Amino acid sequence: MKKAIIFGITGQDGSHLADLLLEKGYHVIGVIRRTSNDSTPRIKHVLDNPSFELIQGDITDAHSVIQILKKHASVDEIYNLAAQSHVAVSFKQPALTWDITGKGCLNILQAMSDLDITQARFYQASSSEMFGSSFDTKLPFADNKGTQSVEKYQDEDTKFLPQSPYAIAKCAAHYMTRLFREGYGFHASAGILFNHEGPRRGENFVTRKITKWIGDFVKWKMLHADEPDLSDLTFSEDDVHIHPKAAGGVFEAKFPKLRLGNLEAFRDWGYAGDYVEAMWLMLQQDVPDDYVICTGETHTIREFLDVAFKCIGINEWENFVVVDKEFYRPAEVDYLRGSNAKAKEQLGWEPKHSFEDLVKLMVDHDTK
Ligand code: NDP
Ligand code: GDR
Repeated sequence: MKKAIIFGITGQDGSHLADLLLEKGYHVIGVIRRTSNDSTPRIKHVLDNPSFELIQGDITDAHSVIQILKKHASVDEIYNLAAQSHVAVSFKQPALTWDITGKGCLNILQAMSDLDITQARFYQASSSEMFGSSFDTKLPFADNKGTQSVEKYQDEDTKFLPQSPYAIAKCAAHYMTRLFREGYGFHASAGILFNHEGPRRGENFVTRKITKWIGDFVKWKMLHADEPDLSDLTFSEDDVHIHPKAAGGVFEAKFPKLRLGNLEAFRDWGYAGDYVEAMWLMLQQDVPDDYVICTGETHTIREFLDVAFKCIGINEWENFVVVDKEFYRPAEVDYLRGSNAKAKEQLGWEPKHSFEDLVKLMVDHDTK
């Protein structure tokens, strides 16, 4: 039975990867840090699986990483998914982000080296944020409206121009992974993953923030209104109101509007369940390497809002959303659209969910 260690087991990707590896017959060891609240909701369904175990540790504590690897020295695959992964938070807590997202990766690689765990294959969760403001261009192409434009994209050869403490820490970890591969002969690969989402996504990332708000709004509306349609709604600056008459004339129900930052950024959004398969495939290759994992499509936050609100029958969402400078970042990544040609050709990987499928999946989950 193959053995895998997952750092970051309680996160979105950790939970999907655990599902995948257990399905494939692995023994999975998840590293969990001490928290005052339960951090296991995403992995509740695997906690009783006899092939799954949790071990306590913190990636910033080199001693604890060494103890974990010593105990499981015969491990076959190590996945480093642990991170302070929120870009906006990284501007407010840059040193913490550096310690977890940057140095944490070194703690694992150095422990593998010191303990001579050279048989294990290593995966580093690199990020499209490393590209920052950088992109390459191809010759003009015609979009679906027939407009000729230059095609902008990022692939494995695009240079990195990181725009946040998070992205800078990820670049350091990325280069460290490469150094251990090229310098010390480790089977160490980095997946440069573009944004991937789903019902298990943290609630303060923009996609889930939107679908969670929609879910809460739908539930509030059903609780307070006699009318099934939206004709009984009125709007003030910060709230959506149900007209007192429609709410039985007794009280005025109100619900805070959805507050967002920059709606103009482009992101290449895929489904997290598809992306963890690419991580696993990278470690099954004879030769370690770095791969861009993405859909190849890009959409703005506005377009995400269009599709998400349409799922609940709202075509004009502007009245429901407030643009709040509080959610703007000191530096923004304006445009991300990956090319997955290498992953397709060498890993045989491609995404199974379209953008519209993804949005619907998330809205359906949150409105249930
Ligand atoms: P999440 O934020 O959902 O999960 C991060 C995980 O890291 C959590 O399990 C968290 O534990 C753990 N963690 C944080 N700090 C420590 C620490 N000091 N020691 C040990 N574990 C720690 O991220 P995702 O699942 O979305 O992403 C997984 C990885 O992929 C991350 O490295 C992220 O930066 C990267 N990535 C993600 C992309 C995406 O679109 N999702 C795209 C590209 C890269 P806890 O529950 O206790 O907080
Ligand atoms: P990102 O994801 O920064 O790309 O990093 P996020 O969903 O946080 O932001 C995407 C875009 O939406 C804009 N935005 C908002 N973002 C948040 N979080 N909250 C808001 O209210 C809001 N309004 C607008 C942002 O400015 C940005 O342009 C994610 C993380 O998972 C990283 O760990 C990962 O490496 C990258 O994706 C690839």
